[in-house]
Amino acid sequence: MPPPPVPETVLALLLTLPLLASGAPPARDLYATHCASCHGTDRLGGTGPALLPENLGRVPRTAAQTVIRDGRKATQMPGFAGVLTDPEQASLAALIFSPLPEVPVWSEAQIRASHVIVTDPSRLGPKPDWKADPMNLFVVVESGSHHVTILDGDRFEPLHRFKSRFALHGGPKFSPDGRFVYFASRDGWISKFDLYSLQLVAEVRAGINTRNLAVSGDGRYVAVGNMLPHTMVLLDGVSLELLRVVPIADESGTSSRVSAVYDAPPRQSFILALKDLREVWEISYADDPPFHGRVHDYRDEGPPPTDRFPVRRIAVEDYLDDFFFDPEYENLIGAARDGKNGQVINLLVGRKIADVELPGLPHLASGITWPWHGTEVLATPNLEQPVVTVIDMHDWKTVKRIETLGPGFFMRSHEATPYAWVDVFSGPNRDSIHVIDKTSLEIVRTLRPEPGRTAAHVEFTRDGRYALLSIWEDDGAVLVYDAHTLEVVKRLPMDKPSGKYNVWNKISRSRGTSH
Ligand code: DHE
Repeated sequence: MPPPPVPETVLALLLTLPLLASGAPPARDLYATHCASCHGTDRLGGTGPALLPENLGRVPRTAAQTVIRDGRKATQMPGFAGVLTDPEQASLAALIFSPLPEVPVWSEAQIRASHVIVTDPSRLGPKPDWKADPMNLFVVVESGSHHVTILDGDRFEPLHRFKSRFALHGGPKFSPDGRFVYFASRDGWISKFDLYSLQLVAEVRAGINTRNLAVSGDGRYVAVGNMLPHTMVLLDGVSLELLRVVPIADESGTSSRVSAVYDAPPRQSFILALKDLREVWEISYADDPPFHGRVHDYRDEGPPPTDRFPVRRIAVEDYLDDFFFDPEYENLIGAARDGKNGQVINLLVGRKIADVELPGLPHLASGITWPWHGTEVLATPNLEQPVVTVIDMHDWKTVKRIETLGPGFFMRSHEATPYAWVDVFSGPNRDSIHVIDKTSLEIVRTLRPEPGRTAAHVEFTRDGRYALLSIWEDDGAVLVYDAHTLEVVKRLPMDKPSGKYNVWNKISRSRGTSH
């Protein structure tokens, strides 16, 4: 008979013993010195993810120690080789796998208590308080000092700048008319901002550690995907009031973090990829849902589950860490962080219909599509490999692998430009941006806007004439490029502008940008 497993707390203690014998500081002190500023003093997450057994489901302990030693690709996690000894790294790995004395909860009551209406939505005026094209505004997230700038996309002048919640992450999402913008912070705060009166409307804390948010195509609902607790939270799109907490778990009670939630407007549903269950979930918000389904509810509070927001669960072959839709929202293309290939899941038949050649770590959230020689192609950068993969969306075959100067994070184009732009986010060439011809699929120009400084994340103006690019540094800038001549026409100093989002391109779901 195999020996019974050693409890995690005992294991953590055993691994700490050599450390104590060597006179090195205990893991808790090491954690406070090296980890707490990003992962939170309580390990519940900050700019980095929560570090709890509940959130490390797919990470083996040896892999955790490797990450501590070498860092993690495509994240802000640095390596601690040379800073921490091997036993110190091992004791930290043991610490993060040891459970907290109390499992953190974020109950419906806590969500409700956090809700605040800052400006009564019924008292908002009908017109903007400023003169500019409301469809050509940019929302720029400045992650250096946690601010947001609202930029006039014709004159390239800031209209307003305000302090945001700490560590916004993911693309802000717009109401269908483009008037309101919704932000999610990594620590679970959802904020709704009125672009007409330039003020906050409402806020609510939907989770402890949040992945991202989606706004329904009719603007009635906001869906928040959480990493901790394992839930999706449905909010009212007008007031951000809590409507429903959907626990993410299968029949056996195995729960999962949400990898990402996106809206699929033609289907009137939210689609979720999950990190710890091999399933894709579709949650309908249609008044007359086309399917019925309830989820196992392991909570001991809240109303009994009803069919108002039915859940359809689709089994998939591998976990999905992120995904991307075709323009018709019939297929989703997803990949696992450690997977060999991507999968195409057809939402009509509810199963995988093809594999796609996407090794490494494709950044599908940043995928874009365009028409090409009578077909439609999708292109995605890769967080691990120096390549942009171009795939034919009719037969799902790779059309081309475009070699780049390093792994890229963000890719963008616009219907009115012949070019697609992709950054080189990591490595020695992270100051470079490639401009790819969408017909020949060749790199036609490599820009080095400010040598030695990270250049990343492009977004086009409404008409596609200008491309705005970030100098991703604390004393960074947004550079405005003429998208035809590829010359800089304006430089706007900003504080690590991590992303910028054009109202029209987002609400019209331009094929050249993320949704
Ligand atoms: Fe992101 C979007 C996941 C690390 C900046 N990132 C997204 C989205 C997902 C995602 C699923 C799409 C959400 C949406 O828009 O609704 N990001 C992840 C990770 O899993 C990863 C690799 C690890 C993590 O720590 O969560 C990760 N992301 C980062 C960073 O380290 C970045 C560079 C800096 C930061 O701000 O944390 C970063 N992610 C971004 C940005 C977007 C984003 C700027 C929005 C892109 C867009 O243009 O739509």
